[in-house]
Amino acid sequence: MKISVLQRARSGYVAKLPPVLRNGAHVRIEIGAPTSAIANSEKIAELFPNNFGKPEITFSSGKGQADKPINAGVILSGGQAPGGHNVIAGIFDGLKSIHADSRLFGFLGGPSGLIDNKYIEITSKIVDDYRNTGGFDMIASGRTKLEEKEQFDKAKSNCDTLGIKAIVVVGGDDSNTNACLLAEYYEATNAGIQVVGCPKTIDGDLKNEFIEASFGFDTACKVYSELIGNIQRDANSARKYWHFIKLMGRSASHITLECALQTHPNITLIGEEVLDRKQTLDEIVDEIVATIVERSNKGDDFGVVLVPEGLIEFIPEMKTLIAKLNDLLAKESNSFAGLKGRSEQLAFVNHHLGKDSSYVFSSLPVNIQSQLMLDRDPHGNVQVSLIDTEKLLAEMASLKLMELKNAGKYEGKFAAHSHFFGYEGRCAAPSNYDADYCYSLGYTAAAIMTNGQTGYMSSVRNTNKPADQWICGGIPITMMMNIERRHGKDKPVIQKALVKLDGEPFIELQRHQVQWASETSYIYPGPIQYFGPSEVCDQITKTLELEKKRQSQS
Ligand code: FBP
Repeated sequence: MKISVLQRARSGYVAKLPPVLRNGAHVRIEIGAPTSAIANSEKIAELFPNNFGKPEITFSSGKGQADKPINAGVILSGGQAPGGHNVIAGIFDGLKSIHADSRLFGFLGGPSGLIDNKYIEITSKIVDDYRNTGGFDMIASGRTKLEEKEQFDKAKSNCDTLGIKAIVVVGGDDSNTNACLLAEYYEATNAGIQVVGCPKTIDGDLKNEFIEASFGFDTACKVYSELIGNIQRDANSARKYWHFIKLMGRSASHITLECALQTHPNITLIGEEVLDRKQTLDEIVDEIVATIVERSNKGDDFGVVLVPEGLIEFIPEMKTLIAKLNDLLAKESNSFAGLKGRSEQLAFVNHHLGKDSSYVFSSLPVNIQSQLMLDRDPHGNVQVSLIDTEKLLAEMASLKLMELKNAGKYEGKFAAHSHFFGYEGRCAAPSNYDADYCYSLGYTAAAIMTNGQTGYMSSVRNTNKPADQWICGGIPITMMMNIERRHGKDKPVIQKALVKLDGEPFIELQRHQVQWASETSYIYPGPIQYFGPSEVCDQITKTLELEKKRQSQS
């Protein structure tokens, strides 16, 4: 296989481990206090009688090699995130440290591989080829939902054939929720298969007191911040363009917030703030226009606007519209599929939406209307990455500026470019942070397995400090759950972590927003560095730094 010079050099990087794992994954566990759920504990207890209330576990000194080898399986679920291969490397090395005859099987293409018995055995040659690389291409990922009894039974019979006693599900909140359903089912049926989760998503919205980051967030934000910095420098050099940059993050705006803290753009929209202020689309555009005019009056007809991918669903009128569209497209899927062409579809939707939402829908440009009607993902979510919010905002701002110009209230020039950064960052070679964190998450998962535990998420904490001070263990997945309404039904789900408006990262943004809007205070972070001084290579995200600062003060 031909690889780049950097990849070859980087493959030799030795990911850091916390001291407790340095002699192998066959550790002793320390049992903490029983846990509850984040909310609706009675209901969660009823739905997960075997898992609810389990204690948090941490590790202490090693026990040497175990008597028996373990066969385990791993699946990658959902969108790619930098560091996935290092999670697999961590599981592999952890299992081999437990017993040289342990085996790891990688199910191909996500949860569907486990159901359809498509797998490879992961060997040391394969692991070595993929250490410290980005992407999920070693075994690939998928978005099949693993939640039906028939799927669990098929998975069990496939695992039995391979002698698999434990499965690691590497995924986001929905995938880890399903991992917990699987753990519960296997416990209830004495299947003899443990299930362990690993927190993955560039979106950064699977985090809480015990899971301080989802892996991939660090690297993805650094890649986007490099690109934003480059665009800012271009904007500041050419001084003639406004750049509207949409950043991935299907729901929460953590990526946008982190990138803003790294680069200091002129305008940063945060979905959670928009919801809190109950802003309409029109009001958001009015505020953008006010900044454009203010800068133009100083001769600065350029700037940068960051737009979170999930913004559209935070605008109250749009949120209602999307919820109605989701219901309508789910209920009337057959009739909708039979319609011919866009105009029939638009007429159908307009007819069924009800007065208010129909008004909002028809006031949108036709391309946005069409994007809102596209297929949902397997979890029933609208695919926000396909909606051109950045173009919509730029177009609406342009129209308003034209009106102001006609009214003699604006004399500047407005030319806009739009960008969408998402896929560019999801498979980047992991930063030191993600390379180390992921390897430790995988190794921790092996340690949870060797102790016979199930229904836990791998947890590595204190990651703002050097790895010598990291704490690792397992957190019961039920502890992160609450009941939410999904597709008209109450369901137990891991609570998504949205941007906290009273959290230090958002407060830090607020402190500077007025200044960054009118002045040009850009920061140009440059590319991720894999070699060089620790202060450059081992930087953590501003989000983690600020969240930890707040915790240490309280
Ligand atoms: P996960 O939460 O599954 O990791 O995916 C996150 C994400 O990258 C979002 O930011 C984005 O909206 C979505 O995946 C895109 O999905 P797809 O890869 O199916 O286009």
